[in-house]
Amino acid sequence: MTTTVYDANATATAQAAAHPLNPLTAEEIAAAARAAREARGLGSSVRFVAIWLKEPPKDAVLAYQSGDPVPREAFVLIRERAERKTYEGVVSLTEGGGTLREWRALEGVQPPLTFEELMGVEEAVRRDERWREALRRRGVTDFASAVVDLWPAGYTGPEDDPAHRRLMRPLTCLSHGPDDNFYAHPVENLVVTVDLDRMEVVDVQDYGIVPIPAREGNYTPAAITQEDNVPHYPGLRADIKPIAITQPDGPSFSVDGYGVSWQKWRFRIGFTPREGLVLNLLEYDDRGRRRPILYRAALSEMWVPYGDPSPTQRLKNVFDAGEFGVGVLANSLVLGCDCLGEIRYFDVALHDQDGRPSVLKNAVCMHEEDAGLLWKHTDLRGGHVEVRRSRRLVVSSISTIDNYEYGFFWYLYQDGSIEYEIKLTGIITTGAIEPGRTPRFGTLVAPGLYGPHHQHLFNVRLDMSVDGRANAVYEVNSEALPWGPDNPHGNAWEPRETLLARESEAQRTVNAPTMRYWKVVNPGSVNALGQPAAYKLMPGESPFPLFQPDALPMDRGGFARSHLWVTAYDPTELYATGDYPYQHPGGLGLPAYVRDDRPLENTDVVVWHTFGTHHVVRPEDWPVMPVATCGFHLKPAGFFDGNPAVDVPPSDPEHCAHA
Ligand SMILES: [Cu+2]
Repeated sequence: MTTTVYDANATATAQAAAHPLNPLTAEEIAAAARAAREARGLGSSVRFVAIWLKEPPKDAVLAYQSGDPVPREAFVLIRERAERKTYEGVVSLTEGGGTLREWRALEGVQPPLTFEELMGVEEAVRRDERWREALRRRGVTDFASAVVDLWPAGYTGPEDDPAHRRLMRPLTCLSHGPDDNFYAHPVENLVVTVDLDRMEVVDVQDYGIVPIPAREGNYTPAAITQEDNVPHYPGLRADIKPIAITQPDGPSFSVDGYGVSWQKWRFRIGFTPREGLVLNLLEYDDRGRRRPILYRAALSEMWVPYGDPSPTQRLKNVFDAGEFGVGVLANSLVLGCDCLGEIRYFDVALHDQDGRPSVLKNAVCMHEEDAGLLWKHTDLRGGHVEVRRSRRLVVSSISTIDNYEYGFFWYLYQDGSIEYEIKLTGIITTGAIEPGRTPRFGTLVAPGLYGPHHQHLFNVRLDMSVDGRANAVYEVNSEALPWGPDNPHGNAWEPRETLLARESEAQRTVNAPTMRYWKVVNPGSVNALGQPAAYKLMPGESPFPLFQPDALPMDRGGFARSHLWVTAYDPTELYATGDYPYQHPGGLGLPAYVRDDRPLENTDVVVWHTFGTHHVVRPEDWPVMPVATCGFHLKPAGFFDGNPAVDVPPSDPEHCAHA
């Protein structure tokens, strides 16, 4: 194997090639925390929830030339536990090694959870006598074997008002040993409420005893051979021969700091604790002309609501990006396991609740993959064959959010296509049911153990810039014509384009009967055929949330009512659920952003796409879930003069092409 780990150190430090969109370095994070602490006299009851790059204005970024001075600012978010208050501020990092520029108290909101809070909750619950008593009622006296399963409080009513207490509602499982899959042993009907500022349990509700499922649900090579494991197998399969990915001349990309160049693609990698992986300034070199496509693309939210009304399961209703942070929970990736081949890793700097920086090694993985067939034709008469293999560039990051793993993958292709794919794996959350009974709102995966049905609803924010900032979005529905002079044979259909002229018109859902898709157009840029440059957004699996329209969580997840939203660009509008969704009753984010019904034609537009996985649990999802995928494609549609991949050389010139 010729796998290589490149100098992984170089990127999370000040050595990275300067650029206004580089993620904050460890040094910058430390300087931001220090400046805020000193300027505000912050004491020991302060928790640094977030420190990340405050991006410069778009005009400044677009005007930036290599070598220009780079203004750097940090956004700082803290929780003052003693005051029960949340503050946000901005630190200039270029002034005097860190100067606090802005500071304000936020009313009626809660910041996302910190890693330390998650760890603290487990301790607090373990100490609580009411919780212990509930376990004793179930015959459990070894409290160290109980695992606190971390769930945000959500918003269940006025008692959860974010202006008052800061809450979590963890559940409980039992662990049979150090590496046991404790989701096999959920303690049903036990709901704990924790005050995070005081780090104490404020309420324990026991809705009745259900036997704790005892069968093991492990998936290590040793565990799957055990008789009491569900499922169990005689051993690992033994008929797999090695496969080696070799690139003897190295990869076809080049990297400068966080900037990447691969064949005709240019872009910059970004990363935030909330969104995780970000793509910046994506452009395509079209015969010497550098053509922008995306200014910024990132996951803006993900919502996982469960469809089971039982006291424990209905609380599983989580906004993983806004409530936890997808970037904070990113994995350090392992060569040969997560990614295969010639890999380039990128490190990112994160921080703890005291504002101390830490570097997450290998947070982002980049490599090339063979992507099957690119194009082919055999001339049946002469026998002449032309065939090309497709290569794609993969940029990815994987986050562990409690039980689930989410892999976030951007793919760039040689034909100008962009694909975003989310890979879902890890362990389903579970519920316990009386042995012999069949769950109505989930699927049995082991005796007395079921996986409740749920959905994963993602929203990606695509700040489009198709050949520049003046864009417009059209909906395209393919419609069959009625019988008549225009359709004398009954076969005629046409794609009909409708301009989404205002934000009120740009809240749309998928529609299978018309093969609906959306097109981001630059009317001022035309190809050789006189057609306006465009990229089309082709939706994949796009579930509809199945809440009653006036159910409480529907206001919190209002973004999921539409699969497509278009908004006029506003740099402060970044998240489908708004800045602070934690414990919030809802109405923030996209539904609020569109309130002014701004016009969208020939302007700087942002496209927001909701998609996801409708997860009716299968027994095959247990004990560890095979990867499920969802995502979407962005494909050029009139952006080029023809197939932009006709110039890809044959992989074997002798057999795959004629000179
Ligand atoms: Cu799922």
